[in-house]
Amino acid sequence: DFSSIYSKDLLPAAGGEEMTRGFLQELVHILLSYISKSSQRSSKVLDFHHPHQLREGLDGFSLELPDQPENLEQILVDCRDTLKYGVRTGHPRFFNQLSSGLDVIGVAGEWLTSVANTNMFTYEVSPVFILMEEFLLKKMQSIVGWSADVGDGIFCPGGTISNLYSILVARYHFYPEVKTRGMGALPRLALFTSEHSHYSGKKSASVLGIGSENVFVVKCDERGKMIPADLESSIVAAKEKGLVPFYVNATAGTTVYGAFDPLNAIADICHKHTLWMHVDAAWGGGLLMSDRHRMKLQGIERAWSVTWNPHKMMGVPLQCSVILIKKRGLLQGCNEIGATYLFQTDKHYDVNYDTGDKSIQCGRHQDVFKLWLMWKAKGSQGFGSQVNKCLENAEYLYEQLQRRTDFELVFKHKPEHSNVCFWYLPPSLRGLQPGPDRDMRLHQVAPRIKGRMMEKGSLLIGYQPLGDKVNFFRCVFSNPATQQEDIDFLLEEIAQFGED
Ligand code: ABU
Repeated sequence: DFSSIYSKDLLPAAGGEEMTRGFLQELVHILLSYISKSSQRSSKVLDFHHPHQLREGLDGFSLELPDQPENLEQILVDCRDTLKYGVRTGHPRFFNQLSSGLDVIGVAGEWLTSVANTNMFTYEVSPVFILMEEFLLKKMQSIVGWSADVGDGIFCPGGTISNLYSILVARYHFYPEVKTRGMGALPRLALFTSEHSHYSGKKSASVLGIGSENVFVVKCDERGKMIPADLESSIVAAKEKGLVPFYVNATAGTTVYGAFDPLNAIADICHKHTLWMHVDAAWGGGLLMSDRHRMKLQGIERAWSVTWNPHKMMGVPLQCSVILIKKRGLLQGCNEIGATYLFQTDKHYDVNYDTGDKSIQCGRHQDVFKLWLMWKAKGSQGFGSQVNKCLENAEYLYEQLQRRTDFELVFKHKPEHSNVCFWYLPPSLRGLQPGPDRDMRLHQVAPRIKGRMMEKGSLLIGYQPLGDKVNFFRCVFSNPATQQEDIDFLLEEIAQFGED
């Protein structure tokens, strides 16, 4: 019973050890029960409530912040309720996002970093984590295909920031004066990315003062892969308009279709026009761990920078994202400010290990540790098997969809990644001719099914429109807990939710 115990009674309070142990053990019970329920198919993926219901408070769960401390019994109830009203992204029937799963070693890693509560900016306060980062970056560079003695990189908060780094560093590589003189000293720059690429390209161009209008969107084929000839003609057209192309983003695993751009053809064009080639492998990078699938990223070794998010396909708890840069020294040169209160040059150890000035952040979390720990626990082969399993699930779903007449695939090709895109056709739409009327009605199907799905809470899958395609479902597999029975369940549930 913790009803008369408060946070002030816990360590470091004198004599607080027993209460601290009791409190943490109780918390472990709560987490263990959550982890165990998350893997049970009989439990719900979510217990949906509208924002106004959560804001107003539910069954004693209140978001209001008190002036007086609450006792630890209430704090434990708050922990339980926070999980109760959240979404079980580790549930085998959570198909909604590229990041999912609940890896126990990853959780252990996350706990440990909170206990260590240190900062990645200097070796002085993070000796072990800084060296782990060096080892992991080298390992990932060698998997990409770069030699271990070139290359650099940094862990950062998500794929968007990793992609932003790539543009920042590319611009500095061609125009180092931008660091001090700003964009006014530069010509009008142009960068290129495909119509299926992630929106972070435009966002970064806007944040970096390049301007989202100077991001040229290259056409894709029907499978969602960038068309190299269109890239080349876009580059030529931008030059003719007086812009200066400097950067091309190729995607290895697009967000919706899971498509892989033709990296070698894109690398040839970048070489010909002296452009920086970046590969956004935030989603597809995990496939490099699989002997069966890594050839889908052939040509990635020719990139100058690579984004790779272990928190997606490798199942590392959020967040865990890496930017790799082929040329050593660029990150430091680009971002270094040399604050002397932190990065003193006369320390008694090798200050090259004070890596914090390579970052655009100051404070930085030790995201590296959970990946390092999981890698130790699984080995490279364990990650490879995990990836293979997710792609087998995608293939199974694809085969089931091909067989059924109440579903239609968005594109006919076999999945390259674990994304499978499809429409559900309610009985009233099955005989309709393709055209605007059918499209208009089909567009409303996925959101309606999703609403019913969220109310019931038995599974979760995403939908979106894309280009000229009306709303369709995108199923993605990154959770090793998902089995074929969950895929059968997914199709049956959608068919039931979708009955007219
Ligand atoms: N940053 C891309 C993640 C999007 C998704 O999970 O669907």
